[in-house]
Amino acid sequence: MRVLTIIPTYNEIESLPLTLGRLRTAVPSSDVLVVDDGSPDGTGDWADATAAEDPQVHVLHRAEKNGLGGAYIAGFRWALERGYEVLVEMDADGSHQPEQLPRLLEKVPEADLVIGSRRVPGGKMVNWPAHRKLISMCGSLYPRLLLGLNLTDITAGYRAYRASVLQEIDLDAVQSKGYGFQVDMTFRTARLGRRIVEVPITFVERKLGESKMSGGIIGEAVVNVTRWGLQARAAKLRSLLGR
Ligand SMILES: Nc1nc2c(ncn2[C@@H]2O[C@H](COP(=O)(O)OP(=O)(O)OP(=O)(O)O)[C@@H](O)[C@H]2O)c(=O)[nH]1
Ligand SMILES: [Mg+2]
Repeated sequence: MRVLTIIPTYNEIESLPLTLGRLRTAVPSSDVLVVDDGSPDGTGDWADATAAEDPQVHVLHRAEKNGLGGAYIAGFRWALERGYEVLVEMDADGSHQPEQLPRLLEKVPEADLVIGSRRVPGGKMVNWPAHRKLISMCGSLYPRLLLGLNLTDITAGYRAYRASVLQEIDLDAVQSKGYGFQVDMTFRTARLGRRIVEVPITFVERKLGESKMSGGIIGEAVVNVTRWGLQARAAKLRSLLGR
């Protein structure tokens, strides 16, 4: 299996060196693509210097900060053009532990999308304040109910996709930028009838650098999930009435 781990970054100069080092040790067979959105703190330059020394590390530069979703889409296209078979999503901030990546990769033979879940038995959240846990719980429950997805951690960002799923999805149509992106992609994968499996992970809250979570990102997710849920129900109703 040719595996590429995609790490989107914006101002992660403190975290990326640690995360990338751990990843190269934990899963040396995986190539890495850092997708940096012109970080003013020099993350992109550090990644370039690292890539110059390590042929398995690559860097994609985007001119300006344009959201996690767009960064992943750019990374997916880069990977599909180069024939990678498995595409992994991993945050730079240490929340997704590289040492647990083998757990995700082990499930790829039996799944099209493997989600590292905080909420299946054995999954954990470390150092998360209560208000973040609450936001995250609602963030998972709401799309689960509205979109009818039988999954515990729909917003989770530690994932492994089979390339064939991403080839089948119209990546141009995916507009969501923040958390909504993960929900959007999960919903699209499920509608294709692809197999989605969750494996337990220990999610560790970032210790270094700054969070990019914002009210705007949550708002976008809530509005979009509501729209998708209503559209799906309307389509179902139309097909029932049409019969
Ligand atoms: N390229 C790119 N990367 C981004 C952007 N926004 C966030 N990221 C990266 O996406 C990953 C997740 O972002 P975080 O800031 O950790 O967001 P989060 O995990 O939802 O929030 P915290 O739990 O507070 O850390 C990190 O590696 C960020 O550097 C963006 O606009 N462009
Ligand atoms: Mg984070």
